[in-house]
Amino acid sequence: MASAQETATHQLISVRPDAELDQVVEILERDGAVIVEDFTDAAALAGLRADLEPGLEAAAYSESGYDGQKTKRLSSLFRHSTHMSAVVTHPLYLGSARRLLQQPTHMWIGKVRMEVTPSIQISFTQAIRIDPGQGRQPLHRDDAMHLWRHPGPPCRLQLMLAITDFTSANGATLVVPGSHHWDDERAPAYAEAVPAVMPAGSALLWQGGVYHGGGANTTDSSRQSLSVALDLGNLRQEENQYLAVPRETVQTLSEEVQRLLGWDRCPPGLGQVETQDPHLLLERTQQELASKPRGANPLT
Ligand SMILES: O=C(O)CCC(=O)C(=O)O
Ligand SMILES: [Fe+2]
Repeated sequence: MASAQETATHQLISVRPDAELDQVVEILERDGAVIVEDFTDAAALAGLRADLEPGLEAAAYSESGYDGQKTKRLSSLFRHSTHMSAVVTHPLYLGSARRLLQQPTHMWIGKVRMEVTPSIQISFTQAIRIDPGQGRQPLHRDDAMHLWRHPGPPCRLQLMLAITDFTSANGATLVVPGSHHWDDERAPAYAEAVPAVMPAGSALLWQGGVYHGGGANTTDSSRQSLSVALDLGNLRQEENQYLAVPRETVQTLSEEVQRLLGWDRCPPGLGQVETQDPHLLLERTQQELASKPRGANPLT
């Protein structure tokens, strides 16, 4: 039987937004990447564009060659836009992340075999504007931030939402399909990469272990996008969401999104406050939590 690496396609497959989750997960496991057409509707896209534009305009160009000296980046997107929740909770993005990352595991507490499933969290949000004249970015794996080893189970599912059309001339993200199966000794080459060509409103999903990079913009207009990373909950967030998103903003979000921003405990007990679920801190004082009976955390 051919290995998943051998059967990975060298193209990027596109699916409709009402595709079956099973099908999307299967493509992501095999190819590491997939394009979801019409990921956002026109109103949400216009809202995101309007919310992010002033911050991107005011941002300085990156100083590093890696980030791109003709590239502007805007962080802390939950602080800048009320449209982020819909992006992150899109059933094909959040659903795929849960399926790929939340693999049950177990541990022994004495003679008790305890089954645990890790949480996931928003680790990174960034708007990216690649301006005319920007060259292509070195190919890299985004899960390198966690010093992740390959091959093996994934720790990240990333999203790139096209805010303008992505073309091979204006800097569409370059992706090496199937490269999440490679070991850590193999270096990527541009010849193996394909551009994620897609219209505004479509989104590229890719595993953190897939080699990719921003493309060169040889046109006279900017390529705009926003990126999100969902990571395993037992890893440190790449962008510190507790500091990046003001608590008053967090209070306005749904419980699901609050938990994804890290106001949550990753089983069996990471991220606790006063040994309690940190989400309780959005409703109660730390003093109230400290005087509450300890939760049913079997490790404490
Ligand atoms: O802008 C892009 O298309 C990719 C950017 C990227 O991969 C990064 O900065 O890590
Ligand atoms: Fe990247």
